[in-house]
Amino acid sequence: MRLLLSSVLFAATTSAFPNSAATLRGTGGLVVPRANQLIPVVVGGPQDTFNPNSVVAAVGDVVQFQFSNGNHTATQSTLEAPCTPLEGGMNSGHIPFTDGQTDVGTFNMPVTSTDPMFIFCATGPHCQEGQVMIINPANAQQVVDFVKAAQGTDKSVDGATTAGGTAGKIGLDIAAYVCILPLSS
Ligand SMILES: *[C@@H]1O[C@H](CO)[C@@H](O)[C@H](O)[C@H]1NC(C)=O
Ligand SMILES: [Cu+2]
Repeated sequence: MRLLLSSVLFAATTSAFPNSAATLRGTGGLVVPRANQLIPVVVGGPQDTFNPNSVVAAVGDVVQFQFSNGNHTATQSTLEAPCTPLEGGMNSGHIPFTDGQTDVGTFNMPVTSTDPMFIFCATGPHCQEGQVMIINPANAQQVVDFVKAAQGTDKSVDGATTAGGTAGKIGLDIAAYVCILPLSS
């Protein structure tokens, strides 16, 4: 508790520094810049999910969506309309991965705000199946609420244009996941 309180006080005092408070971390009273991070999120795979479905990111970090098996999107929405694109929001567009591919489609999204950012997959019924995530959720309950709200919608709306990031490719060998063949049915 005492440690927690002192770190809260510390956070409150760092805003006097020119760098944003979100990029600073306390280490025994010293202020050191926190290096920007590349935060991988796996999209799709044998299950239609974002993994993890909740991440904490600072301004300057880059969230790297890595597209696994299937054909998925990472599209920004809102808590109120979980499976509908936010006008002017981030949208990767559909990025497929088929078995045998040795590279992985990515979408690198620079983080420009620490406000909660709501994201869904616009492919087929994936959003209604709960394929959603939040960057910087207010709390864990908000993630649960968002998943349930998505599951309560009738259908998804596809994003019109790609925005808010850069598409690319990385080798499967350095991806955040091991490619698992879908279970035969
Ligand atoms: C991915 O899904 C979109 C939307 O349903 C479709 O237009 C596109 O052709 C699909 N791509 C592949 C490779 O299946
Ligand atoms: Cu999907």
